[in-house]
Amino acid sequence: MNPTLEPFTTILDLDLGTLEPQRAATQYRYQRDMDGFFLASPPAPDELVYRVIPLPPPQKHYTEIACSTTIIEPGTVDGEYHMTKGHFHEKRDRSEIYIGLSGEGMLLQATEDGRTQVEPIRRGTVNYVPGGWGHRSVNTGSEPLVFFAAYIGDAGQDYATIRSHGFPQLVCADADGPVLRDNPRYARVSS
Ligand code: PAN
Ligand code: ZN
Repeated sequence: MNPTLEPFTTILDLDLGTLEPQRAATQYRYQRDMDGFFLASPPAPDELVYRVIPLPPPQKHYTEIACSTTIIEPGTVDGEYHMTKGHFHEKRDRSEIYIGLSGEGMLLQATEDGRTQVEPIRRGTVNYVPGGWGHRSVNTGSEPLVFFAAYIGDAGQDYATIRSHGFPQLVCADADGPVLRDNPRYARVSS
């Protein structure tokens, strides 16, 4: 094989999740970008919910590994903790790992036929998200939730399925902390 890519190194700040050098623009997700993902209509359109700093490979190809840092701000929307939109991979069988850096949260995972699994995210967790599992991360703490992700380069993100079918569970703030509730709007993707 005659490689076309040169090796490269990036410095990941293990607390903040920032990347140096930053090779691609930060993607910001405000409440206004999240319509249809929270159960309630987001009331503060200009409030930042999370941001993603990508570390892209040059090609979106299965021979390469795409990475990113995600930083979810603490907060709630009508009692639901701040979270990512969540997605299945467009190429459903593509897997991913998340490495927790700081803060406290949950990784919700669900299959198209409605099986669910909830895993913790905090400094040092390494979550393996197998192909076929939709995934959404939720900040249940009072500090930003920061994690690093690495996934197969051509995975792609399918948001439309999650937007129309929802996730089986919601993570809501209760007096004693986070509670999982059934999502009244959830509809299985397949049986
Ligand atoms: C992650 C996510 C990131 C943001 O890198 O893309 O945490 O979440 P949403 O993509 O759901 O907005 C990942 O799972 N990539 O495949
Ligand atoms: Zn993913």
